[in-house]
Amino acid sequence: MTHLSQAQIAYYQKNGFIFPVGVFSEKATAKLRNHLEQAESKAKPGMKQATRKHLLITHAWAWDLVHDHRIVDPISDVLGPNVLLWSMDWFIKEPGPSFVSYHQDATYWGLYPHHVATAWIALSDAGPMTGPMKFIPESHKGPLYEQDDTFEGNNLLSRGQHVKTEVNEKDSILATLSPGEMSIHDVRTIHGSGPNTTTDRRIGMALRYCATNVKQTKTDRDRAILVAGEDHYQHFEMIPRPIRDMNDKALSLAHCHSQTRTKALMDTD
Ligand SMILES: O=C(O)CCC(=O)C(=O)O
Repeated sequence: MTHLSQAQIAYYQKNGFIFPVGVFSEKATAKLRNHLEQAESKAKPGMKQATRKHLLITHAWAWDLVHDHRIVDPISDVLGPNVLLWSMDWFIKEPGPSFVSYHQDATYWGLYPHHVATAWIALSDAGPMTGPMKFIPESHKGPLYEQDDTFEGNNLLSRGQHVKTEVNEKDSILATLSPGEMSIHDVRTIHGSGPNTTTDRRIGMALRYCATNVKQTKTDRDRAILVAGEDHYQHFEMIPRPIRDMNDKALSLAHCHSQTRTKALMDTD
């Protein structure tokens, strides 16, 4: 059974997030982590982040993964039957002081309407000491706040975005996950995370999904992958499955895609 229960769907709608949702076995999770770390080890100096970001364009395993029904079924439960994958982001917190400030994704992605949700999948332990995500319940029903760009050194967000409202830490829910489990959060939910005080890296694969009626408002040219149902709107250009890992065509598409996104959105993190 890969779908959410009615109670889980109701919890998500009320609170703006749900966890834990079991997705992968220990073995399957270890295999995925290995895929990622192999790609990282082959990346040219200074290119690790870009390599990770483009895996779904350059590597068939990543393109296939975003279609996996164990992820897509629960996502369809909250977004409806016609679903696109918009982005694959990685939140890798090495042991140390890195953190993620409280923010709302909807503020800067340009996607509208906000029928958008993130499947955040733990490829390592995301227990209480690793700096798991923290969600503010029901914040998805409130306003979309302006954000301050702080450019703090240890902030994993590209511009150190902080939501411009008082967030009471006591209201936050710590979304601890075991390897292979995921949380799902709404694009308007306020969330962040603290430092990783363990000795292993905390690896979060953040898959951003949206309903097919969603449009990119910041540029006419954006890309996605249809992962469920039908796309009657065709607001996005489709990313093809790479014929061979790291083939020239895929690499050139990854380069072009990166330029479009950077220009239109600055950075999506
Ligand atoms: O992994 C984290 O700690 C934060 C993730 C996040 O901000 C996101 O997935 O939108």
